[in-house]
Amino acid sequence: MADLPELWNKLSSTDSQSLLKKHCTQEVYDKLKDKKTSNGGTLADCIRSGSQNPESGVGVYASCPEGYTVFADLLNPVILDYHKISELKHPECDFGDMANLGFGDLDPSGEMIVSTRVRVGRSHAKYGFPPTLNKEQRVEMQNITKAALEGLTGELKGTYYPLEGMTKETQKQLTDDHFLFNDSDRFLKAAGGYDDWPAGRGIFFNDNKTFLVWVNEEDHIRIISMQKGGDLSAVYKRLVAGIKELEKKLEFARLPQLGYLTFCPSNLGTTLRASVHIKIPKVAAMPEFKEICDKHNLQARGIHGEHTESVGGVYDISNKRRMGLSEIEAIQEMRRGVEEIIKLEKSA
Ligand code: ADP
Ligand code: DAR
Repeated sequence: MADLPELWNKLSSTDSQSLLKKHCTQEVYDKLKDKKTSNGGTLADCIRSGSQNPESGVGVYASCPEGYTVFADLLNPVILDYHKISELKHPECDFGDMANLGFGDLDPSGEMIVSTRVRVGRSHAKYGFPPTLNKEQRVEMQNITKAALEGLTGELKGTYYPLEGMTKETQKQLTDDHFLFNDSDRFLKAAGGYDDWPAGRGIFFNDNKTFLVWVNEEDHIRIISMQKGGDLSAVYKRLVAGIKELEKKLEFARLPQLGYLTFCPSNLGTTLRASVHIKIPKVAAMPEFKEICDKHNLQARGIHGEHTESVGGVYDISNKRRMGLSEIEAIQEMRRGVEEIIKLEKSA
């Protein structure tokens, strides 16, 4: 709690467009400042990143799963605002009918979509989030996840590579190839996401790197399916198969009203982000590019991850909403938005 007054003074005195700034009013601050979760989570743990980084978009993280209850007076309005929902309600998990998805390859000609990726986040039911974790717990979670991954077969079969002992060259190559995460996100760093780095961190992937699992990056687990080109159907089906195999062995944190729990409230619910790296130099140059994305509930990112720049007119376009809709609804929302952007680029 020591640094909370400093964090509050900094947040109060700096201009920011973050959801933290918008919703952490004096009244909310006064109500929550002395609260603590059974994991030792504090309001400072929740607001540290956004207070220290005024340029944050969201700015707030949950100290631990219980933080979504203890600090609900701050987190709930942030959740409703980010996911554009009017009540804290999330549907049962519904991946849709794999035999009848209603979409396939979004760019059969291969002219525009460089690659397609769909990911979800999962949290082990009995562990905290970065600010309330210690090194032993991070390593315990790594071992639990690794054991589950080693049981995967067929196309999903692969190998787990701990970051501890991985050469810098290998890390750089995997990161440059968009497969691996690094410790360069200043927002996540401020939130405690890299504490004890690189202990407990690692990556699993199958032989052709189309099915990957990140361990203890921002979330306890990120389950990822990706491949070159625009075949969203193949990528999604592989992801769902991987999720279903892993949920046979692991217990994931989930609340009826919030869906699957994640460190950042922007990832709650389905936790699903479906993205294409797509060449859209004309649409991206339009003054109304942001408006087009907002209209379709899309988010544009650079190609090396959040808070990075596009390169050569290639953007990471993905669904923005993850909660208050089902998995199949989220991926259909992305699919419709990407199809609209492709139409606009071709007609520009
Ligand atoms: P997330 O929150 O889904 O992990 P980030 O924006 O942090 O997404 O990106 C994580 C990594 O995934 C980055 O290296 C990024 O380049 C890569 N990535 C995201 N979408 C795609 C895609 N469609 N094709 C290839 N790589 C991608
Ligand atoms: N960087 C923080 C988090 C935004 C959502 N992205 C996550 N969780 N990776 C921000 O407030 O901008």
